Formats: sequence, structure tokens, C-alpha cells
Amino acid sequence: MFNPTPSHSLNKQGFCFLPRIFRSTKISTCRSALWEIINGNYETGVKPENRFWETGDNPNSLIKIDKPHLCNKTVWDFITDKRFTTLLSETTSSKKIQIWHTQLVWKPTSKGSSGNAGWHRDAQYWPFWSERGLYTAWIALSNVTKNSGPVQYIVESNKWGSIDGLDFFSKDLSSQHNILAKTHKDYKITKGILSEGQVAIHSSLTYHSSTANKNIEPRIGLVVHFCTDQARKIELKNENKNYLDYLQNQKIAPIIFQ
Ligand SMILES: O=C(O)CCC(=O)C(=O)O
Repeated sequence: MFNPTPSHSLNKQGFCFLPRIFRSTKISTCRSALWEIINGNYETGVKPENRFWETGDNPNSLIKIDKPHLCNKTVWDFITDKRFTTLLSETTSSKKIQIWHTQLVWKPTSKGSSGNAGWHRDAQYWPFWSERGLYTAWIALSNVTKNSGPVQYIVESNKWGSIDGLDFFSKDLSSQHNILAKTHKDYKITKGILSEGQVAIHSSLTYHSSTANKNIEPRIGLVVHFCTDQARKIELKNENKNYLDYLQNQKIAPIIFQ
């Protein structure tokens, strides 16, 4: 059994960093597949769920594309890798793991705040999910250094209540700091410095953000959102009420461990 010891505690601090599990050849093949998707080439013929960057947009912006695993078989194979899925179940002590969402986050060299992702917790975007049993794995597809705009986590913020006014899409991190400081004066931040092939995991309740990439090379992440046997769907009456119906469809949301 592959059982690496993570640095940090997912339950206590809200995030942890795992040793490298993906090899260089797989990483570079996956990186090329993501680049194809960025350029609008969808090998499977399936479009991503959402694109927040189009060809011709600012080349220094953070590129975010949702559900890239549907567009390219290499990406699908990468996120369903057996060592990866075993690692997720061991780290979260889960009996079942289902991938229900993915994101490509490609951060070229930034200009000003162009590469910023604002402070947020993933749960704020998921009204259809319970708080427990929801996690995010951030797979480094490039070396992530302190200058390349790593994801940064607020230690133990997985135990906080929710804070209004924070948002992934806001680039103004200093205004967001003022909001955070109103409720939590001395919050501590840890940066996710990772070698390519390493994986960081955080709870859906952990506040995180990222800042400018000051390096020449892009900082590349493949984000895998997964639910465990502890997760529960929340019944909604609004426009999101049927959103999770696709969980029944393993061609969209593979059960990768049970
Ligand atoms: O990659 C980033 O900079 C932000 C990623 C993020 O917000 C996430 O993994 O939930």
C-alpha cells in the first residue's frame, strides 16, 4: 500500500501536502493536454462546462477552465490514476471517493494583480453540498515556488464560520485582508510550495487564495474536487436544484474508490 506521510494535518489545519506521486513523463503529457484545452481543442469532442478565459484574452490573466477532464482522455486518465485515488482515500480516511468537478488553473507570468485568485472557501460556491466530506486536491503540474503565486491557505480556517465579502474572482487581496482582519486578527498563512507531481489537499471550508506569478514559467495546477461517503446532497428549491443530477453518470463524475 502506498502510504506517504503528509506534511500538515488536513483535519487540524485544514490542508496538507503530500509527497510527489506523478512522474515527469505523465506530468508533461497532461500539461500538453491542458494546453490543447486552453486553445479550444477538445479531443473527446466534449466542451468544458465553463471557460473563464478565451483565445485573445489578456495573456497574463489567470486561466480557469471548468471540467477539463471531459475534454481530453489524457486528463481523464491522469485524475483516475490508481495511486492518486488510493492516496485520496487514505488521506481522508474514506470508504468512497467520487470526483464531481475539476478545474484547470494555469497562471502565466502576472502583470499587477492579473494572476490573483481572491480569498474564498470552496463551500461558498456549493450550496448543494453538505459541509462535511468535501475536499479539493490541487495537483502541481509545474514546480510551484514562493514567487510563482502558490495557493496559500489560512491555517485552521476550516474551523471558522463563513465570512461575507470574499470571492475567488476578486483580485483585490488587500481589501479582502481588511475583511478577514475584522473577524480574525492574527490569522496565519501557509504557502503551498510544491514540486511538480505533488498534491495538496484542502477541506471545502479552508480559506485560500493566490497571488502573482513573478516567474517566467507558468504555474500550472489541475484541481480535483471530490466527495466522500461523508458528503450529503442538500435539497434546494432554486435554479441549482438539479445541478448534481449528473453524479449518476460515471462518464462525468467517476467513482474512483470504493
Ligand atoms: O490555483 C489557484 O490559484 C486557486 C485554486 C483554487 O482556488 C482552488 O484550488 O480551489
